[in-house]
Amino acid sequence: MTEEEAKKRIEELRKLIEYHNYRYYVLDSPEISDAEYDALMRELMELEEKFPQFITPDSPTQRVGAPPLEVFPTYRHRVPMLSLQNAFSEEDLIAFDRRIKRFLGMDEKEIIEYCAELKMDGLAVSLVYENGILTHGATRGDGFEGEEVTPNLKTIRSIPLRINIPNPPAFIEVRGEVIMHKKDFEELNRQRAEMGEPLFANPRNAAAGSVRQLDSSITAQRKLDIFCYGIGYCEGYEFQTQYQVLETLRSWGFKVNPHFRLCKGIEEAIEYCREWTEKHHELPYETDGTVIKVNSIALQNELGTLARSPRWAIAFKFPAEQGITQIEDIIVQVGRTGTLTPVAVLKPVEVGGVTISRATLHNEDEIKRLGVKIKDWVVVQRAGEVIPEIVAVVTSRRTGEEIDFKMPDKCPVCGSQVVRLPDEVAYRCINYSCPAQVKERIYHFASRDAMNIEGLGKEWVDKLVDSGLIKDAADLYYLKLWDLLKLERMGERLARKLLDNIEKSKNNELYRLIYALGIRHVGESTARLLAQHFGSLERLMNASLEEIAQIPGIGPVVGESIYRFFREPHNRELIEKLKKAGVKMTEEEKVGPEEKPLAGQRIVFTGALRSMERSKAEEIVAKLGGIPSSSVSRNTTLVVVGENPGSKYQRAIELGIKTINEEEFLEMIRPYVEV
Ligand code: I6G
Repeated sequence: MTEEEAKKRIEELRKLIEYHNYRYYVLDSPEISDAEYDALMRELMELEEKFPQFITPDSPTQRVGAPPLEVFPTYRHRVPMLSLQNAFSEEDLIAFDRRIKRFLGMDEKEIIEYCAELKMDGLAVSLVYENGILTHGATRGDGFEGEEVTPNLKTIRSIPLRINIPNPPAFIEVRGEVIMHKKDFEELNRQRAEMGEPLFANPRNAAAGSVRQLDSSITAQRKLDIFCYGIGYCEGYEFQTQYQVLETLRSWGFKVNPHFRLCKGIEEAIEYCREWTEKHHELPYETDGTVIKVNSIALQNELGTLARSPRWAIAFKFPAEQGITQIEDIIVQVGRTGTLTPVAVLKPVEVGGVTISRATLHNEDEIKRLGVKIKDWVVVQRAGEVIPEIVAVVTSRRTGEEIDFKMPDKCPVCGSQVVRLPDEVAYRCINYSCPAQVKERIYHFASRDAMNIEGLGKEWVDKLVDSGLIKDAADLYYLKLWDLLKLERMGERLARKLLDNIEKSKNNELYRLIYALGIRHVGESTARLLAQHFGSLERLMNASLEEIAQIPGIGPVVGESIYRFFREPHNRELIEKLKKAGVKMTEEEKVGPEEKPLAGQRIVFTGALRSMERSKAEEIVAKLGGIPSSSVSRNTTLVVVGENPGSKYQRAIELGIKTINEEEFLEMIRPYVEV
């Protein structure tokens, strides 16, 4: 490939990747499979490696891999990021409408148009685009100066690295709220509890803590999202209304919350607040209210600002959903790494339509902070929908019967000593063979995102460990039919099926095995990076700390954790045992990209395939070095035609591109994959 050709292809790939990022992360409506996306990204990375002179800051490869910072530089906002006045009732909203009319010299009966929006509970940020390129990203800070966190914000895929329109404004500050979805927050806290790390109190703190990381590789591992809602300083574009700001931002590729509404008069805005007070719990992210803004920007300018907040906007706060109940007991659960988590057993209570009977108390520090005792009456709050938490003790209801809780000094499961490591908030059972830890490690190993052993749920793992048939995950591969038949309620058919599924998992992709090992800080995406980089477990195990930590997307903390994991004798023994059982420990594609059978081929599928799902066929193409594509262009090299082909077939004929049928496709791939 010549320099010229490489440059052209790199530009083409960037556009394609950002377009698919936009489909996936902004519109939530992907057009291509993960395998196709990975293939595009891989091609771009390979080309940029060969032609580093073409790397630019807005390349999708630059979303990860910035070196860690010592401190955050200060960033001065051109237009300050103000705060909002608050309204706690409908009367407050009516008073707001009256104040505005009085200030503008309008009659009470006149109607003001408002734009009503949801107020996301996250971290406010400002994104600066110069001639369409994202050049700075900063937190709100004190409203005038924030912290520059550009490398961290670039890791958020729903933030465009460039405004993809012909004449972008010369300079624009786009304001938005970085959030963490409830389910991602819960998963993050679950992992942190497991690792004995302090938990985030709510998704807002998790989002803020993730954006304010000096090492952007940590931010990259957190699932963050953004909703943009406003403009600060802007040169080269005029807006007439807030509604138009939102529509324009959306058309420029920014993620805008879809639930905004134009309201004619304050009554309609109040109706909007009523509706969302009722149903905001159904949203997959947390909101703490709504924001009502005068829609006309000319009127906004006339109204101006009070000391620190605009006169033309107000935040209506949702009332918190809380309930009061009594703690019947505090029990202690033991996690995969031995972390002891206290959990309050509650008298069931209904909060916001959901019955709550347990609440996590996180750790001993949290119990001390709350001053909570067994039998105490407490205020419980639904945070993040699923994990309820205790926010306060109702001390006025104490009778003297309350019992102090003390973290046990022995593990409640195996009776071993528990310790609190100097830099951790959690107590841990340090017995690696503790049945609770053994079970948790095996649950994780077999889980869907890890080795995906279908049918091996928690209850079977419990029975297998309790009956002494297995002591670690590798033992699963040595189980015999007669072993399984010893278990209560296990029939022959089920046992055969389970053994079959265990056997199948031996041939999983390498990243699954790496993830299944349960290395601290190694989630599925880091496992994929490691599998791609090292190609075999052997190479990963023997890699130096420097080699691991310099992989783009893996910072020093994660690198250290991976390196340390493979220095533990019990981990090496487990891997040896898995290897002996025949678990595959290499990535199939050990060959270089140009040696793969479908290297250089750009393949499009049209019509239904009989032998497999289209996504599977695309996965195979990518595995064999080809690029599965969703549309036919002059660059397409081959079109596979299934039953009832669509317009892509017609287009292939018009462009004179080679077509083959399903049988011919199967013949082509059979030497390399089992079909
Ligand atoms: O903090 C905020 C959240 C949401 C805002 C805001 C908003 O609009 C949906 N709008 C303004 C004008 C300000 N803060 C200052």
